[in-house]
Amino acid sequence: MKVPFYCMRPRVLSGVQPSGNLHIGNYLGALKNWARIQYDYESFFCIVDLHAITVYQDPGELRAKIRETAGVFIAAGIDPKHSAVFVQSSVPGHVELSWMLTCVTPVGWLERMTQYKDKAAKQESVGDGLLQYPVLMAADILLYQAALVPVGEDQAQHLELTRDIAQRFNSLYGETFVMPATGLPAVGARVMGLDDPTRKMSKSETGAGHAVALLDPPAVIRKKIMRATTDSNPAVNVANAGPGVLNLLGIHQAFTGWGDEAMKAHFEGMRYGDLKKEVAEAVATGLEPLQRRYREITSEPGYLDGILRESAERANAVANTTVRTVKERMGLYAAP
Ligand code: ATP
Ligand code: LTN
Repeated sequence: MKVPFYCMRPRVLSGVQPSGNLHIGNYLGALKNWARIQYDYESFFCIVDLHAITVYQDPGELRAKIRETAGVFIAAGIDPKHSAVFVQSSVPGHVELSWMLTCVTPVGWLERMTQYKDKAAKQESVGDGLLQYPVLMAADILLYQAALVPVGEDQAQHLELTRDIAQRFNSLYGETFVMPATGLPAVGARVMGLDDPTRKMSKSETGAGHAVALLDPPAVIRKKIMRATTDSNPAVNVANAGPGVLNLLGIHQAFTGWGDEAMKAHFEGMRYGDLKKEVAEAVATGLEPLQRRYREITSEPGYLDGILRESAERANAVANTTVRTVKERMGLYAAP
């Protein structure tokens, strides 16, 4: 029996690039929220390998990181019995829809994207994929008619662009796409680098003290946090704290869930060495269940592959329906 539209749950979709070690920014900005909201939606969580290759990836490392990322999603609390956990390149509809959306997207919109400008500035020769990156992201989202896209703050501009592309398509070809809302977390939407708190913590930064990886052993977590950049004051003064101290307090708050008042009462006047010890403890303790679950998942032969295969089937079923509708709307040949 066909389920009436009003009985269907709205969809959520989000993604992470398998471009390095997932870090606490990815967890607090994205994964933790996904796990929290997944049951309120029909949920799709994607390992966006096609996005990762917009900058060169060693093929062997990429292959390993795709599996590792899938394992971390599940270890972070994504329930694969309920939510689809799949690899972008195993659903051809992402690339198909991406091309169709490219054809309604002005180049000027893409050249204005700050992530493009930042990444392009670091390359000698800029691949076209880097410019097209947000169109592929729009396709990821619109393919599933997602109502909500939970991401960190750095992706808010890409979400605005997604809505612009959807609106433009809808006005040219008739109402087709659901407008996706941006879901930012209340705390942890922008975790900064431990070595340089003026820059966002990022997977592709290779400095040893930059990020706490989700699979870092507790001793490494402690060492990285104890070395984090603070400022020239000796102790916490919440009203006048520099970006390094604010970042540490933010990380603590996101892991513990303490309110603003409790944070201030506890940390005001505390020496930086003690603050760092407490933050390190909160992070190491907070990640312990994730790390344990990751070890369990990866020691079960065939478990991850089974999930990726089944989830790709579910994702393909939804994706094919959208691609077919879009083809019809645009007048492309859709085989009867
Ligand atoms: P890369 O350096 O390869 O671009 P990244 O670390 O920025 O990677 P992404 O794969 O681009 O990570 O992002 C995955 C999710 O994590 C997105 O929702 C993004 O907004 C979120 N995210 C990434 N970095 C942070 C951060 N420092 N703080 C909060 N959220 C973040
Ligand atoms: N561009 C995103 C990753 C991403 C994504 C998506 C996020 C690709 N497709 C769809 C949400 C929805 C990033 O975090 N850099």
